[in-house]
Formats: sequence, structure tokens, C-alpha cells
Amino acid sequence: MATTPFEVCVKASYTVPNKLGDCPFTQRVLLTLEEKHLPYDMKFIDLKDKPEWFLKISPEGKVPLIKFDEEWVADSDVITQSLEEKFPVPPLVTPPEKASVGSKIFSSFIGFLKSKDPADGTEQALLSELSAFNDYLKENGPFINGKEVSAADLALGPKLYHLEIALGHYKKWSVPDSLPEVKSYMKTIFSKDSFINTRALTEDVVEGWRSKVEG
Ligand SMILES: N[C@@H](CCC(=O)N[C@@H](CS)C(=O)NCC(=O)O)C(=O)O
Repeated sequence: MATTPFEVCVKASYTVPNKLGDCPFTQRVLLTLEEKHLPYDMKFIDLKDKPEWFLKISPEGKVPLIKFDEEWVADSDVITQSLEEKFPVPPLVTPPEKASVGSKIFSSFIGFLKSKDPADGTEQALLSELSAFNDYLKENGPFINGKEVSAADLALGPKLYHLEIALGHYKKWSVPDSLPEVKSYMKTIFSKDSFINTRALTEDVVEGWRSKVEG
């Protein structure tokens, strides 16, 4: 068990100084640290005005970044896999055959969010991904790997949180009652302590998607 907190560069809030912002990839890393009971210190990065020191350690200028053995490591895929290798207990491994469950939901959400034409099929595309996920959860749930939360849930949960807030705000849309397994999955993930400790403010999620919707 590491006792020195991990340093993590995270997106800063747009609305409140020194507060965690609205990056689902950052939240995925923080959720992994929380679920593994590993301490961390957040360094808040203003992505609209990136400090020089951050650009030096982040070649792509992206968050999240974590410091492992004096070296900064980028990308939530790489970081969460390393955390699993370094700290295998409690295990969060999702079996490879289940790892991509729900993985098209985020891109179809963005397609629908950006769409200006209600008849272009983007809402239907999202509904079809959510419906497939609903069927999967009914058979295999409550989590992607069954009884216990695993890495795939920690990647998907923050994306569903963005979906709920952004579509609610910009499209007055919510997951339909005909998909009860998805609704209860979201409720369960969103109410975990690890999620509450690492979630973005609603205002930041709304602000974060504004340029995609209005741009
Ligand atoms: N593949 C990366 C994606 C990370 C990413 O796209 N982060 C966004 C914030 S959510 C970012 O830092 N964007 C740079 C910018 O906005 O300038 C990961 O999984 O960590």
C-alpha cells in the first residue's frame, strides 16, 4: 500500500477556483485510485491557459497525468492498467470479452448532442446503444462484470454522467423509462462514495460541452 499520495494533474473547474473540473478520463483515474483506497493529491490544470510546467510534462497537453516513480504518465488507459498491475488488490480487472461493453455509448451521445437535425438518426443511434446495454445488464448485471464494480464501469460511469447532464440541459432529454436497467446502473454508480468524491460540478459539465453544441 502506497502511503505517499500520488500526484495527479486534473482538469480544473471553469466555475470554482481550485476545484476538480469536468474530464471523464480524469474521473476514471480518480475513481480507480478511490476504489483501490490509494491516496492522491490533485494539481488543477486550467486547460484554457495551460502552465509552462504542465506543457513540459504533458507532450499532448492533456489531462489526466499521474506521477509514477518520478515520471509523469499520460492517458487513462495506460494509467488505470498500471495501477492494476502495481496494486492488484482489490482487483478491478474486467475480463477482455466484457471490456468493450457500452463502449459506443459515449460517441453516440456526442453525435446526438451535436446534432441540429432531429431526424438525422443520431437520437435513434444512441437509443440503440443504450438499449443493447440495457439487455446486457439484464442478463449479466448489475455491473458490467456481474456482482462487483470493475474497470469498465469506472470508465463508463463518468461518460454516462456527462450524458445525463449535457443531454438534460441542451436537449431536455433523459434516458427513457423503457431502459430501467440502464437507469438503475447509473443511479448505483453515481451514488458510490468514490463517484461522489470525484464527480464534476453540473455547471462545469454544461460549460464543458457548450462549444460542441453551439460551435
Ligand atoms: N485518451 C486520453 C484522453 C484525455 C483527454 O482527452 N483529456 C482532455 C480533457 S477531458 C484534455 O486534456 N484535452 C486537452 C485540452 O482540452 O486542451 C485519456 O484517456 O486520458
